[in-house]
Amino acid sequence: MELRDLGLDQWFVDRALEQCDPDLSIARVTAVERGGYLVHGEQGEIPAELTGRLQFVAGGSTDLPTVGDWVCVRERDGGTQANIHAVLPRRSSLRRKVPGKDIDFQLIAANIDVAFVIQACHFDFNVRRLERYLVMVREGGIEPVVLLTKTDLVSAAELQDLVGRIRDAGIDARIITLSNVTGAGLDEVRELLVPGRTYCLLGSSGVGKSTLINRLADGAAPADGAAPPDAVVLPTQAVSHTGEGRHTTTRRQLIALDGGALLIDMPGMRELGMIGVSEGLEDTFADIAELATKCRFTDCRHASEPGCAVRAAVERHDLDAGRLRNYLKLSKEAAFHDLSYLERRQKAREFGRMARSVPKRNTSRGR
Ligand SMILES: Nc1nc2c(ncn2[C@@H]2O[C@H](COP(=O)(O)OP(=O)(O)OP(=O)(O)O)[C@@H](O)[C@H]2O)c(=O)[nH]1
Ligand SMILES: [Mg+2]
Ligand SMILES: [Zn+2]
Repeated sequence: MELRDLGLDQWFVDRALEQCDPDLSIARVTAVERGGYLVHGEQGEIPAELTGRLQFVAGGSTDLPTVGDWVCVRERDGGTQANIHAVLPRRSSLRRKVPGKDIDFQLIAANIDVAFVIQACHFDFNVRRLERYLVMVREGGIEPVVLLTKTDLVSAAELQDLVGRIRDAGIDARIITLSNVTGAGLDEVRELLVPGRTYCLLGSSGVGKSTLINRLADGAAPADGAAPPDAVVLPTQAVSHTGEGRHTTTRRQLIALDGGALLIDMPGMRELGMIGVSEGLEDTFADIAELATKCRFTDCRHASEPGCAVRAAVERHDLDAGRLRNYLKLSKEAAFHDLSYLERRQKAREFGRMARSVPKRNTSRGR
């Protein structure tokens, strides 16, 4: 496979000429897993690691390679391994802003042309979450396309209602509805795929991202479901009876389809720490979230603020006090959970300091 088939164009070649030693070669990062990279160069796909210097000069995590990046490498061990010396500038990137910070970003993928933002009609559908994905995609300079999967599990009327709710929210991105089971809508996705362009699949665990790539990869799958011998087969796994995914995909991986398009499979976004726990909470306590929209203050914590619609509902016995307590407790935990690793570490440190400054007395237990 030539680098051109992996999406290389003159712009990246020029950047490499500017920034890299002439004896280095260009490769694309095709997989990122904790602790390691795979890069695809002229010779094929090989494991790679960062040079100490690249690790040292990297100012933050966004300076380090991510899946989709073009990098300058030197092969070693007879071409079975590579060292990544430099990351070329990115034409687009998917980044998650670390909550509460202005400049801290977590990089998810780079050099993406189109992002498929995927939700399943069944269980997973949530317009608010869809909006968050779309904001992230657009901020990254990437064109979004919304895919609604598992249409085989809902009626035509229900499907129409879901699409209507997306439009009602003012979302004007293209929407494709599809079923990996019946194959409906897959041709519409295929028509969007252009050779040499890079697409990524974003969405919760279990919505069918890997299944879709498998379907697109093997074209006409035999009826018994057995894939042709050399087709891409990404592992997929049934969702639980509540529709919860199993976090089957654990690494970000770029796959070249026979037709020439490049697809990046992703773990469910919660795996990536992208979608906070609080969202799930809002889904579970939709009644409270709905009431909260009527509180006088947008940041009402439903404690003692005036004009609190949630507490008013409890007083009217429209809302169970225990349910509210549970919600408040869980949201406190979720707020902590949603913090970035760094923020959490800082909080833990502050807590440690506080704990140390409190005089120890009578801490013995179990006596
Ligand atoms: N009924 C139905 N089931 C589907 C469809 N697409 C995928 N599934 C099933 O949904 C389950 C989850 O699919 P995956 O492809 O593993 O989901 P994923 O988005 O890759 O999940 P993670 O890798 O965990 O992020 C599998 O059992 C699939 O067979 C669909 O269109 N209709
Ligand atoms: Mg998957
Ligand atoms: Zn309130």
